[in-house]
Amino acid sequence: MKTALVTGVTGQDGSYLCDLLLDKEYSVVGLYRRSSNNNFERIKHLLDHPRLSLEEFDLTDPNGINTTLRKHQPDEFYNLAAQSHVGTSFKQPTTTFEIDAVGVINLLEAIKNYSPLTRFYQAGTSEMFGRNFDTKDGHKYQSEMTKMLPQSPYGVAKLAAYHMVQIYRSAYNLYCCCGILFNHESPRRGECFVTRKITKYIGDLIKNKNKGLLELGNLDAHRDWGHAKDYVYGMYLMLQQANADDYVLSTGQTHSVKEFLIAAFNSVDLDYNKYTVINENLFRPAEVDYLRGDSSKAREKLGWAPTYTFDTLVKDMINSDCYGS
Ligand code: NAP
Ligand code: F7E
Repeated sequence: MKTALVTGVTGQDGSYLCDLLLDKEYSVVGLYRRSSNNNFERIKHLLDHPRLSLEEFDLTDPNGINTTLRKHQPDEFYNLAAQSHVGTSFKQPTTTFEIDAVGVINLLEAIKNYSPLTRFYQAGTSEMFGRNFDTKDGHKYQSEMTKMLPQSPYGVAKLAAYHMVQIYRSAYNLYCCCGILFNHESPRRGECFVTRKITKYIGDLIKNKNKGLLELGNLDAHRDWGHAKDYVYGMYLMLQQANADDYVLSTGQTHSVKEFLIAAFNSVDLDYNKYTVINENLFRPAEVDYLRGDSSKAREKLGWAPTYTFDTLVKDMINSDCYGS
């Protein structure tokens, strides 16, 4: 039986990845950081699973990381933990860098020293591209070949981690991969991210738990939104190959925040204009305007493809927040 360690097990992707690995008969150790009210809401359906155990862990603690790697020497290690909110990274740049960049060095060192056969997945992001894009047939896109020019402390920290993964792969011959994942959402998405903020608001509205108006920032930014279930499958595939490499996962479609807002409100026959107000305080000091990923490499080499479209993603999130299904 294969063993996998998963950081960020209390988060969106960690919970879906646990579902997937347990289905594939792995023994999974979910790594979570202690807090005053440990919230296992996203994995509550797995807490009694005989092949899932949970252990305390913090990416900023190298001693604890060394102990964990020496103890388990897992077949696979998925690093999904991060300070993952771009807006917060402007307010907490140092913490973000400690967790998202230095934390990854801590992990790579521990794998090199205590478990060099472990296959390692690092959660990279389309935020590493920042405002940059390439153009093909008049369309803007980002691929593995696009130059990365991040626009946030989060993007910079993730780019540092991405380069470290490449260095440990070439210098020490470790099997380590970086996924370059475009936005992916789901009913388990954190409520501070714009898609879930919108669908949660609509759910509360339908249930008559009125909270006043929905305050949003920049509605013009474009994102390539997929479903988290599809993306964790891509992470898994990256660790099953003959050689380690880095891959973009994306749908290839892009929509503005406003288009998501309209689609979500339309799906319950409501007019977003009546419920939404722009709050300038929610604009970021620097913005990533346009993301649309070219995932041809993952499609060809991994046989990966998204199964959800923009419309089925919106439907899944609305159904969950409005009707609990
Ligand atoms: P998420 O829901 O915000 O989950 C992040 C997880 O990291 C949480 O479980 C959190 O624990 C944990 N964490 C934070 N700081 C930690 C620390 N110092 N030590 C240990 N654990 C820590 O994020 P997600 O959407 O699942 O994303 C998973 C990964 O993919 C992240 O690295 C994110 O940056 C990256 N990513 C996400 C997307 C996307 O669209 N979702 C796209 C590209 C890349 P608490 O529960 O204690 O907060
Ligand atoms: O913002 C705009 C905001 O916070 C999307 C993370 O998973 O994906 C995510 O980062 C857009 C931005 O996601 C609000 O300005 C408007 O243009 O949902 P978001 P993100 O910043 O794209 C990447 C790939 C990651 O790696 C990250 O970890 O929506 N926006 N009004 C708003 N955003 C938020 N959060 N809240 C608003 O009220």
